[in-house]
Amino acid sequence: PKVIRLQDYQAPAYLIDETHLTFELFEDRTLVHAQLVMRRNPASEGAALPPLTLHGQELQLQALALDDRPLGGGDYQLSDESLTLQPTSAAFVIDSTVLIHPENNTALEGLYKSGKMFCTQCEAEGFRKITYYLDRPDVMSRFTTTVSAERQRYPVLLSNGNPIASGEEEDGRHWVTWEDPFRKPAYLFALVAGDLWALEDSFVTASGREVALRIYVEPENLDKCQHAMGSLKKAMRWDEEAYGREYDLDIFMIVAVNDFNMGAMENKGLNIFNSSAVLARAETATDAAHQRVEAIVAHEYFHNWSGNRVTCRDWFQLSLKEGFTVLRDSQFSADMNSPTVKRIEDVAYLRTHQFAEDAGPMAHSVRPESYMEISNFYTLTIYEKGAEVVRMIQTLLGAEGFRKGSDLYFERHDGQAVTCDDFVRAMEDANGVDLTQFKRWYSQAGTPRLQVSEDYDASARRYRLTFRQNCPATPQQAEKLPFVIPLALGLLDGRGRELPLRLEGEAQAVSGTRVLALTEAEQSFVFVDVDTRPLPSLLRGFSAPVKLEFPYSRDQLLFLMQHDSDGFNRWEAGQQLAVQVLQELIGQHRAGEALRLDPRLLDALRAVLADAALDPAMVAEVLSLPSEAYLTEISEVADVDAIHAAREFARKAIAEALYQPLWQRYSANRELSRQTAYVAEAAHFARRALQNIALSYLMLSERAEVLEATVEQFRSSDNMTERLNALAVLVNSPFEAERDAALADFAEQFRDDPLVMDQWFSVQAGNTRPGGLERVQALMRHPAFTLKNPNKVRALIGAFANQNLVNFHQGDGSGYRFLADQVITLNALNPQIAARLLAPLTRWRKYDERRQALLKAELERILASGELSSDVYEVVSKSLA
Ligand code: B3K
Ligand code: ZN
Repeated sequence: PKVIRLQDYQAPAYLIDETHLTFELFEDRTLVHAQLVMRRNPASEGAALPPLTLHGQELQLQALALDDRPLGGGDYQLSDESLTLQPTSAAFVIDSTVLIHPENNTALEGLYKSGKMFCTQCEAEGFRKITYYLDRPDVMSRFTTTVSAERQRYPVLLSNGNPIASGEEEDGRHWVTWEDPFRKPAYLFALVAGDLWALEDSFVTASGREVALRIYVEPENLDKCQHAMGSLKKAMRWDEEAYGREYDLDIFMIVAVNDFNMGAMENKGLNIFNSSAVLARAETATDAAHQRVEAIVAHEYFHNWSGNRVTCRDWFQLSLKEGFTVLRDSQFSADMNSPTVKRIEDVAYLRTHQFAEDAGPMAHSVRPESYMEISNFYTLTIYEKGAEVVRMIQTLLGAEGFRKGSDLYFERHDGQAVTCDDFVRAMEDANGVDLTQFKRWYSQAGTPRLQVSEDYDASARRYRLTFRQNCPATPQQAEKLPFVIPLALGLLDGRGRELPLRLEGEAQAVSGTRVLALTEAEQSFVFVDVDTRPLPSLLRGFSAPVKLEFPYSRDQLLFLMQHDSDGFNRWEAGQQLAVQVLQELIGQHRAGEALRLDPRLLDALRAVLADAALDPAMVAEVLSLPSEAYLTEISEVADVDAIHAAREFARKAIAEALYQPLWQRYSANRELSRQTAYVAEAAHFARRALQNIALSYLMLSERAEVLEATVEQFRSSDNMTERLNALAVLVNSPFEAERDAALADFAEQFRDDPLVMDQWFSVQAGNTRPGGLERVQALMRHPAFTLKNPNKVRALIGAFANQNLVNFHQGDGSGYRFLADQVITLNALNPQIAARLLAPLTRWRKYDERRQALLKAELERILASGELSSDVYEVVSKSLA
């Protein structure tokens, strides 16, 4: 595969003003007629008309005409990826007819069938599998689309925009024409045909326009759409209030499909969703699933402005829309639920997974310089780190300044395809600031380390903080220049009160948190009038995506856990304490010593459990020990077995020492659950989170009363959150009879609900007891499992490789061999899923030499396995480089 580079970007030589499409859908083929009204790009150079090269893949060309003149074989050139012809005037019309086979499309890109329905996924480069086109985001066109299909099987025919005509044909077929008044790139095109039912509602925008809202699903799922509809309406209102953004069409549609490579897609006016990101009701979806639906519905909706009205010039700018939109959806979720808990979840996710990506062979900057396959760049770096970068701009400019910047960005660039530089320029211009150095966050990859040291001079009442930043080398980037790091901090006195902050040379002190902008490799700040030695609370709210290093003692961390005014940092102090304690246990395990848990961790958790005033969601977060994946990420060389043993030892010790308070909080909340009907709201999520984590600790005691309570919760709760937690607790317990009975019961009850069966697979894939690989292999033969459905692949194979580390990394390499086999099979079926699935193999540098060799051998085996997709080839070859 070829390498595509940002520096080679050239504006398109031709533009497409209008795109008129007609689809004739049949069971064994689809015909696509495209009429493209084109003209030369006035911005392109040179006197002579350049040749026109249209993208096209896997298309069978049936007919081609230029300005109504049929073209023959000598008039154009075809390759596997393109069609080239010579225009004879600066404005012209191209008509083409191609034959495609959506019924055989297992890659789920372009037009394909999911079960009985037709649907599309065009981002990033799927439209070229539908028709010959300039399939690049800076070519924006007005689309009309006619879909014709058999009426009986496909009563509903959808595309972007508004329906403008429909009619009947002979032989029981019918057609509908849609018109989208907004110019858009081809990646936002969508088509759906199927036997679908809709949940309907409406929304009145701030300026008083009524918008029809429809969520289309297969009939059996109509009772699972209310939560998504409620979320959509909240998101529409929120975007008006928080960003001044109003919806622009008369109709907004969401369609749920079962076979989908990712969460959802923001096609203009016709979002297509993985059913797992739409369907949710108490009986079948957990609290986490409800929150995910709310977040993804909002995310795709927010793209209507950050993505669709203002789109990307080229795919190197992907984070322009994704980073900004992730930030927007996280702000929305924070407002709908608990801001502190949302921040904790986001940071834990970023530090575990994005930091690992930044430290691995696929590390890339938020605006990458090159790629082989763009599908591989829908990454945690583009999305989550991209969101952190925009969040830092907000921290530096303040909420108001940021809003001025976003208003200017939308106003200035509405209807355009732009770059990350354009976004930053709008922020600069609206605020009169210079963000030149800040932009290194877009171009430099890797996670900066920030080392902090302190110096207190009691007699001079001066307190100095010194910051040293450096960023490790990443592929193609050996040296990095200093970043602008917004560092939010406070200083606490001996009683935990915030000290007023006055920097040397300042006239007045500021109380509470303040933000320092670090810009140098090494830099000091001196606070004056400091009467007692303070304890610093650093990087409040995780104000920058860096690895902070400050030599806190365990007692200081305990103090911060109790007194820090910043909720995020209180949690963070607890995590750091737990990390220190766990690392000590890991060391003891490696040295063959008896494990001894620092009792201070128990005291801290006991205090948190006893704190009735604390949000139960926060109690649950503090009780959650750093994951094995996070402990792996922060290790130089990760000892999988020692990490697992240490963490399990700590969990069991906590369960024993805190049995009484855990039991008390468990039973009180279980009682509440019994008495109240399920509600999908923050306070209830919080209560159930505490109830569930308490139960998973309690079971480690293996006491009969806990087993009884778990079985009771499994059998009689009215919602999936409690039921699935009870199932997971049983699955990881030594009580085999109860576990087998529960698994069988569950499968029997939910065998017709694929999303619930996904959870059944996941729970078993995550079972860390010995024999994990054999269990997963057996489950692959279960009738509900298929490699053709991405949700199933993720639920079983993905969960095993990413969440069951001790089984996946089994010393004989059998887990690696298994994963490589699946990647090789999937490479032919669905390259995007194959490339994602292989990520755990690429992290070989983290492990001991023996495992390194085993992991590399599997990567080599994949490389030698035959014809590789560009997706898999890029990831494997870069991992071995
Ligand atoms: N923009 C899509 C992602 C498309 C992925 C293509 N491989 C969903 C989203 O981020 O909202
Ligand atoms: Zn997105």
